[in-house]
Amino acid sequence: MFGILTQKFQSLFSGLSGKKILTEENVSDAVRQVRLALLDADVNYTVVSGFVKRVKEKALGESVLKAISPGEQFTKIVHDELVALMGSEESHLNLKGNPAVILLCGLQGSGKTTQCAKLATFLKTQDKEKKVLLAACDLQRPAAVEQLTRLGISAGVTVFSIEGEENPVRVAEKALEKAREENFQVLIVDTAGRLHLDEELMQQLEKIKEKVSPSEILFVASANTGQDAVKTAHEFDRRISITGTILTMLDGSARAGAAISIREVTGKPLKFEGIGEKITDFQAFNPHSMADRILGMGDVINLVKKAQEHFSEEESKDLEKKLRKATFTYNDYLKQMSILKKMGSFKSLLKMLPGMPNIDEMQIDDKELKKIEAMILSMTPSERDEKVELVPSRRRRIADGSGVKIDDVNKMIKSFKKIKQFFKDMPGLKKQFSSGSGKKENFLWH
Ligand SMILES: Nc1nc2c(ncn2[C@@H]2O[C@H](COP(=O)(O)OP(=O)(O)OP(=O)(O)O)[C@@H](O)[C@H]2O)c(=O)[nH]1
Ligand SMILES: [Mg+2]
Repeated sequence: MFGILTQKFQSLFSGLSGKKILTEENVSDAVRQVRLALLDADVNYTVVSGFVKRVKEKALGESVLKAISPGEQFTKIVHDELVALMGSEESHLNLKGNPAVILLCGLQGSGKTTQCAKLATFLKTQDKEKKVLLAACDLQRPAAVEQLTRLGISAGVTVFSIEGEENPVRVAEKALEKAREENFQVLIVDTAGRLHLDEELMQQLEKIKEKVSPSEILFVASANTGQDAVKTAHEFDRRISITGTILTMLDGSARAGAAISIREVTGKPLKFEGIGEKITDFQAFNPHSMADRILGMGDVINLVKKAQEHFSEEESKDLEKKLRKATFTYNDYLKQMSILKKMGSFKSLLKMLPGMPNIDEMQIDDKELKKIEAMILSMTPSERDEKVELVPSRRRRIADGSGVKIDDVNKMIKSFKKIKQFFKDMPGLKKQFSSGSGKKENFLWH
């Protein structure tokens, strides 16, 4: 996600980890590298200056210079400062009102319409099955109403529009009436975008705001637009007082510095992030998780959230025990796989784990899952429990039984062993994490 920035931080930290002590000189050098990396990732200049100053002050503090592992300490300082910069804690939606009204605004193509549907899905599935109405108030772009209607259908959410109406303020007003009459709990208003900031757009938004009194005015910012997003956010905030930001296109941007600057510049929290084109590629913005990802430490926080939706507490504990003791067998692999499949793409989940940069080498993609399942199902009970060795003749039989090539069986066994080894080594990773935000409890280790 943060490609270059993550790489730079990782090489900086691994350079420092070789140092026995931190001196003023190598702190200065490390801080200079942090500064360059952030500027290169398009983080706002003023934000970088403040950030670097704070990191330097802390890194030159007594305790760090005397620390047993100064490299780790420095990493922790940068991590903590990133978390603070992005708001420290997850910020929740204000859903006051009957219905609560959420207005989405932003420049053209920033992802407003898509996020309307994503947010509706999020509220429906994650927030006590909220009853949501979407209002199609972008009458600028001819196909905008149709786009929202289509998205509404796939999200299973009602979309309100008025055919032939040219005034978006009126659509918003009528949508609010409908929401009240039909007991919708949340009304999400999609608005028009413009290529650049313009007066007409701002006035239109001001009028809509006046009519529907939103409890949330969320600025939708595409990470691809870099510094411009920061400037625009500032201007939208000045005119209509935004209450927060939704960052989008984080999946596609390698620089994404806006993510780091926007909260500091507007003083308004980052509330959600869009991480792909699918309606479910959307999650609450968590500063700890974002700092982890920026520094290449995986995304344990969101992995745990996902896991908690699908694993019972007992299952998590059981799995943890097996993984720790390495008694994880093909049977468990099969069982977890079916749960993991429900959680989303297997590969994307593995990418969320720390220390898994070479995930592609493992050759597990979602299409392969079915094959793997078939292979494990072709094993005898003692093979699945690893009580017998999978000698070539057994591998051949498994291949024949599941209709795959012997190569596939070999690959599967190799992947299984890698995963098992990976989890066995987990306590080592725990150490890496304990230098992080301190919020690292999860279903795999505590
Ligand atoms: N990769 C990726 N694509 C996204 C994301 N969010 C939206 N998109 C895509 O970006 C494009 C523009 O999104 P829209 O939702 O139409 O943007 P908009 O702000 O409503 O655009 P206008 O109405 O023209 O101002 C669409 O093709 C979306 O599928 C995201 O988080 N990641
Ligand atoms: Mg739109």
